[in-house]
Amino acid sequence: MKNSVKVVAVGVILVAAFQQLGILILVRSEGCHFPAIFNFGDSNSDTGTVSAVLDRLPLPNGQTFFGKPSGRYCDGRLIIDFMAEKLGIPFLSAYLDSIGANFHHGANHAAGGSTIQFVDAKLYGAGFNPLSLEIQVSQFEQFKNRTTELWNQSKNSCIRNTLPNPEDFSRALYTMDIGQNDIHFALTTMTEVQVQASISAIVDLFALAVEQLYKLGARAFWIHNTGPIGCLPFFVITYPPKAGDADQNGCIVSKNKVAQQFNNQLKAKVSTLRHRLEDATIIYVDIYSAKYSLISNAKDYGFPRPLEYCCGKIGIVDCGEKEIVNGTEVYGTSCNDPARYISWDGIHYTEAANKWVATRILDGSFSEPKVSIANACLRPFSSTITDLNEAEERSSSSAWDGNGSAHMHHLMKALQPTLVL
Ligand SMILES: *[C@@H]1O[C@H](CO)[C@@H](O)[C@H](O)[C@H]1NC(C)=O
Ligand SMILES: *[C@@H]1O[C@H](CO)[C@@H](O)[C@H](O)[C@H]1NC(C)=O
Ligand SMILES: *[C@@H]1O[C@H](CO)[C@@H](O)[C@H](O)[C@H]1NC(C)=O
Ligand SMILES: CC(=O)N[C@H]1CO[C@H](CO)[C@@H](O)[C@@H]1O
Repeated sequence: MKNSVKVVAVGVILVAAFQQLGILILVRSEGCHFPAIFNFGDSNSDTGTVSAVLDRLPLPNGQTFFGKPSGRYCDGRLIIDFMAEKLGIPFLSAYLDSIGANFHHGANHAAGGSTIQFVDAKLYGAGFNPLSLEIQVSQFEQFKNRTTELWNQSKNSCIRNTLPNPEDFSRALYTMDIGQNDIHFALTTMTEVQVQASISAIVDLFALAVEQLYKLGARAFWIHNTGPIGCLPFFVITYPPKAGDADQNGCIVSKNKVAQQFNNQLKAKVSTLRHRLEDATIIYVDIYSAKYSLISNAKDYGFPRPLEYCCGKIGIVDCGEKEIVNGTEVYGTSCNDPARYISWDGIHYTEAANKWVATRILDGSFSEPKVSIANACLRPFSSTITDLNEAEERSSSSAWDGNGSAHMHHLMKALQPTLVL
């Protein structure tokens, strides 16, 4: 059976919801079979954009899994990679990478240092990336138009095998993980009152991007909120918490609060979007809680020093780079055991930590509604989250066991060596 037929089959389909009668007919099936992933975000999910556009990221980035630099700010795989593995899709090529890229199963528009908000001179000067969310979405529109034209013109399977099937755009999973840099910028340039006032406009822009993707045919969304920024070694070291502003883990409470305010507004906005875009499935994933839970229980999971990091030296030399410090050349080396660190370079997580988080979020435990990534096309025929949660619970005991094999931060060095997002 072709994917095109299967895509309508989901872990549980709510075939019909006679809400007035309170009857739900559920049909068990075998997952959404997403043929492609289109991703939007920052360095948390950049799989090669900034590396292709500017300088290639050096080793030891990539050493653990790829054995060479892979365009990821990490020693190995990112959460987006574990998502692809889980869905049985190859790792995503960066849309802007012109070498060996293959877009048959999707494209990655995420870029290290990207923000939700438009990048003006101030943000650019602070080292953020012009490839903001709006630009990523317009890249996607161009990508969709041009690959569709090329597909139509070319009957050659060699060419078609590198392009998405035009039919797949409406069946693909659209994933988003962005906002951390907006918060980073706010926290480092604004007063607390200004920071709080800035959030709602940013969340509105995020919603506009989702609506734009919807207009372009997207129907299944998997949206990550933002992590506990006050636990990043970069912040803890650069802006040590004042007395009373550290939690039991040593994270900066006031900075985490801003992330939580952003997340609360994002969650409320996603809920509004679900009502506006009725035939879309929009999953909100609480990355914050997953990451915070890892940091809080780090020792139990084999990460003895949760606020330390493995590679480079914050404020002195970035991971894999060389600097002359007081007349001596210093190299941003890696620790010997990255698997025992949560933080790779002070901002980005290690592969080990990404894997831990991915394992927890992909089964839907941290999602609203609670559906696993493989079932993220479940259509909310019945408009309440509760019904979807129940549906997922009923299906989890069924035979669907996944189809994948086992199972996304940095600033452009070229722009601002001291800010590493
Ligand atoms: C894509 O194609 C649509 C429909 O033909 C057109 O309206 C739109 O302007 C195109 N967008 C881009 C970015 O090429
Ligand atoms: C591609 O071909 C399909 C089917 O023939 C057609 O509906 C569509 O308009 C074409 N699109 C472009 C951009 O040529
Ligand atoms: C460089 O030298 C200055 C002055 O002696 C000192 O304060 C600073 O800590 C040194 N930097 C490093 C990275 O050793
Ligand atoms: C990666 C993977 O296991 N893909 C499988 C998904 O399911 C279809 C049909 O069940 C298989 O043909 C694929 O090989």
